[in-house]
Amino acid sequence: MRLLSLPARVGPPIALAVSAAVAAAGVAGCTSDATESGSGGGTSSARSVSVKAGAKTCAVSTTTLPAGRHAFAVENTSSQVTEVYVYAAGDQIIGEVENIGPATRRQLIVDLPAGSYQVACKPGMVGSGIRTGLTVHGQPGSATSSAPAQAPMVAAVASYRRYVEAETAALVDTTAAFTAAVKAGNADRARALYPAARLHYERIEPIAESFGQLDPVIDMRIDDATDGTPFVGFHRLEQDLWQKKDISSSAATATALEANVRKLRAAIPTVAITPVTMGNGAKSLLDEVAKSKVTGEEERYSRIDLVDFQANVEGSKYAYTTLRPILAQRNPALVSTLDRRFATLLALLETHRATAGSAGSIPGSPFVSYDSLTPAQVKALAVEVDTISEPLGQITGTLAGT
Ligand SMILES: [Cu+2]
Repeated sequence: MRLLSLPARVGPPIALAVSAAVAAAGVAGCTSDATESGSGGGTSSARSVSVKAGAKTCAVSTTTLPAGRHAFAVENTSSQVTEVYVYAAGDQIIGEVENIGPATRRQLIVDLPAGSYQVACKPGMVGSGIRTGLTVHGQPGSATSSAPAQAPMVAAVASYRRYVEAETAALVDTTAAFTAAVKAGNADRARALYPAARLHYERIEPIAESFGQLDPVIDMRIDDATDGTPFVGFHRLEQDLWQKKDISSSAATATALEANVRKLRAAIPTVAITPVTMGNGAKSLLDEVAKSKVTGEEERYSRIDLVDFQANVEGSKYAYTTLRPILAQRNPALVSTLDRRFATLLALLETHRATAGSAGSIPGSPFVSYDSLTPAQVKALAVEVDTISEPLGQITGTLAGT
């Protein structure tokens, strides 16, 4: 799951939260057409808002803004590493920048339809943050109504949405097969079917922030469980299958997981997707891969981390590829850098393919076990992912014309 979903976890019980998330997605859907068609905005540059993220303050240069695209120029004035979020009602994440070192500046570009928002600064990158309210005025639901509709942007979003819909449909099918094996008590079969289902979720993870509470209930880690938030979803079943080696009481978790991926598929057509969310999502997901996933934390029981890793890279690359024709016109050097970096990274992953039955292979996974990688091999992967992060971070700025 996206670590970015953390604040949403402090909330009502899961069942309630899930239906609220789906309802919120429906509301967002009313605005998505206007947002998509308008977010071309090639001729209108983003308007800049300054955010000074201090140790005890979160100073935003204005608290009212017109609807549209805005660039937040973030400066960390504290002595700790910080992060800054823009939240809509209910702590729905609109955008974020993480890992901002002391005395450094970063930019965050977001499309803001009319409504109430909060800017949160999180010194030390913990807690719910220091909040400053923000009111955005304008036509309800029109993020960039003044910008001309741009056919290439609309085509990019439509193409990416089709990809997400196809991946979500495959997620439903592969999860149904996996959970059926769990419920039938067939652990060997369930273990072999697990990697295929994981692949499809991890491919759509660039936009998982938009899934609300469905993201944690599908993909949470045990570290995220609390007294009020039980450990559920894929990784709970992974633990039952590989660590506890006991699925005699896993049926309810399996049933709930299957229901939640079906809810996700039903919600996708109304999830708001824009070129900005695609660009930001691809970049922040690969940041997360470099920072935490490469340590093997996500698939700690099954050790199929390389399946997730490749799927995250493929999903981010797909988002980039749909935007590539627009980027190629505006910044050819960026496109050739990204093409080269993605090719290098995927080629490096290919070197870790497993032959079925050989040492380090895992049934159902095309890759070797994470445990069979040497520290040098893990480092090489981390370096490649890290190298791609900087050019990926230029996508939204290039699209916004800043
Ligand atoms: Cu994940």
